[in-house]
Amino acid sequence: MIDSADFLKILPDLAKAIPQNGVVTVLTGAGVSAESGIPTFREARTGLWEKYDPAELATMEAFLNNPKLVWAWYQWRRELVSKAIPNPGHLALSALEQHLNQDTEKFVLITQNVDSLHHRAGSKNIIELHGNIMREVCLDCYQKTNSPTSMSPDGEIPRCSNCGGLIRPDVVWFGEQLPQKSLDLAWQAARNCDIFLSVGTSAIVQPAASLPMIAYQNEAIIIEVNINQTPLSPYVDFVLQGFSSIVLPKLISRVWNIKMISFSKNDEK
Ligand code: BJW
Ligand code: ZN
Repeated sequence: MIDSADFLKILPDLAKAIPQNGVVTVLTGAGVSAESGIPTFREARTGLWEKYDPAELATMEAFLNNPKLVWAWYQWRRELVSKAIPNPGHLALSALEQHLNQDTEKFVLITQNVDSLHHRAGSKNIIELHGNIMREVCLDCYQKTNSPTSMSPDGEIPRCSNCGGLIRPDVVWFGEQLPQKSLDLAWQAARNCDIFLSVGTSAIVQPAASLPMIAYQNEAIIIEVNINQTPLSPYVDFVLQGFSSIVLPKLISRVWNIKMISFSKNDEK
């Protein structure tokens, strides 16, 4: 892995290539929240969950086969989410939005994450592609609620107050359509940007993984921030390999000349 000192070497070239007042679209994935203590989907698994492939729990089939298991997974993740705080990567993106969206809208943040950490970091112009872990929806009447319930102590699945149907988290599972409005806005943002930033995503889950390619076809400058190579890496103009909590504050302060509070000792390097 190229460490933070190495990505710093390409920042001057990157800064020259980027139009300061260009329109920016960002796509984030689980990696941006990893340093807030929220596990990603496709990396080393921990604790109770080392036995399960998270991708196999995120399906309607899994829910119908074993709703208690799926609910227990979501309750565990909700607990992590409620304890987590936004990290310097989230905060840097929020600072960039504040800088770019003063008069006109020049910044859009598309996230695959369901954890609200971008909201809590102060970002406003957010498109949530895969829903939100704290919302719930009834399997039968589709009534949505914002107040998270949980299983009873003896493992009863929460039921809908309207029709008695099974309640599930209001997130998008494999094989399900993404919310159409979010999808349209995300497509529009990918088509219309000058700079596209892909951060902390494995870039394999569709349709989100197509967004950088849309931007690429429209000749945007593509930047990837990730600790690993991804299938997107060969197509991007700049690969910044490193932790998003370190790379994003450096990138954003250098390119857009935004004063960032010093978040960690690493920032002083
Ligand atoms: C760091 C870091 C640090 C770590 N700093 N970096 C074959 C071809 C094409 C498509 C398909 C196909 N077979 C099936 C499909 C469709 C399927 C799909 O794409 N499958 C792929 C696995 C191939 N897609 C769907 O089903 C979607 N719907 C759909 O296509 O509908 C169309 C349709 C429907 C019905 C009929 C007909 C058509 C829906 C996808 C929903 C995904 N849902 C989940 C769960 C959400 C709820 C929840 O959170 O519980 O979304 S799965 C999971 O994956 C979650 C994530 O949002 C999503 C993406 O993951 P992400 O964010 O990229 O995380 P990771 O873990 O994969 O990667 C983390 C990255 O961070 C890594 O690269 C690390 O290196 C990096 N990293 N720490 C920087 N500190
Ligand atoms: Zn209902």
